[in-house]
Parts: sequence; C-alpha cells; structure tokens
Amino acid sequence: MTQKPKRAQGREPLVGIIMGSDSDLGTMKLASDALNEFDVPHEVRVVSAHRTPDDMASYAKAAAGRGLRVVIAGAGGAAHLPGMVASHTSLPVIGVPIETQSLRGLDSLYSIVQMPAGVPVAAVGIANGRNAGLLAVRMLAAHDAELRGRYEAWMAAQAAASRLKNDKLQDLLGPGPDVRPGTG
Ligand code: RP5
Repeated sequence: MTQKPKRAQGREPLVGIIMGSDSDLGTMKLASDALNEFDVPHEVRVVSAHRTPDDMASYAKAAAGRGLRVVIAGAGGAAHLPGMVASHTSLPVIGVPIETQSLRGLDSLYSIVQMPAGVPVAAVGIANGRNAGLLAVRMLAAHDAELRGRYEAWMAAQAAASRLKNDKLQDLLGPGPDVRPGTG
C-alpha cells in the first residue's frame, strides 16, 4: 500500500496537489514528498474532472483566493483534469500524466500536453510526480529568496553526487584519457 502523504502542519497550503482518483496516489505522493523535502506546505485531494466536475470547478475557482500559488494536477487516460483546472484559474498548473495499463501513459501525456493556445499547462514526464513537486518549488522560489537559497544548495548537492558517480566510474575503468571539464 502507498504510504500516506504528510499533511501541512498547521500552515496554510501554498500548493494544491489534486488527482483524478486515489489510484493516482502512488505517483502524486512523489510530488508531495518533494514539497516536504523543502518544507513547502501543501494539501492533497481527489478531485475528478469527469466524476465531480462541479467540485473541480469550485476548487479551481477558489484556489488563488485561498492562498494557493501553484496547482499540481495528476490524471490518467483521458486526462482532462489539469487543463480544465487551468481553464478555471490563473494560477500556474503543472500536469502529471499518470502511467496507464492500456497505453502506458501516452494517453495521459497527450491529453495533458496538447492544450489549446491561450490555456497553458506545464507537463512533466509520465509518472514523474517528483519533477512536478520540484517545479512547484522553483516557481515559489522565484519570489522567495530563502527558499531559492535552499533549492540552489540542493542543486549543488545533486551535482556533487553526480560528479562522485563519475569519479567512481573512472576508478572502476582505470587510467585513460581524462574527459572531465577543464582538463582537455
Ligand atoms: C482518471 O481515471 C484518474 O486520474 C485515474 O488515473 C483514472 C482511473 O481512475 P480509477 O478508475 O482508478 O478511479 O480520472
């Protein structure tokens, strides 16, 4: 069973994570986990474009007024949730294509990414809830110097970990031409 996402602890949510069904939670929890890594308060809800269209419209229309700054919307198959939410709010919407059994998420991806001009939705890769969470952090960090500092420190740590992988690989391969930047 998917581990439950943590609730924002007594702080007003800045990011709304919504999904078409609880069957999307495994992927959408990755977005919640990324937000938790940066201590960004957020809420997590099931809101369906097809099964509860009125709830979806109400949620999207109220989102900015409630203090949300970004909406992350995950859906699978005929994945209309991110686009329809974007039609009802001026907040940035990040769509997460859920991987499906029938078409392996290509249906979700195409549904989310092929928005008509004038109604933008940012789309991450199929099942890449983590990138949706990280993109939301970047959006918030654009107007929050303290958060941007933590994000940039995290980027530096990620780069260091990647260089370490290269160092280990070079050790494994033994002596040869050094192709690291600045050595050629
Ligand atoms: C979509 O239909 C949801 O986003 C989900 O990915 C898919 C299947 O939903 P369930 O039948 O599992 O509830 O609306």
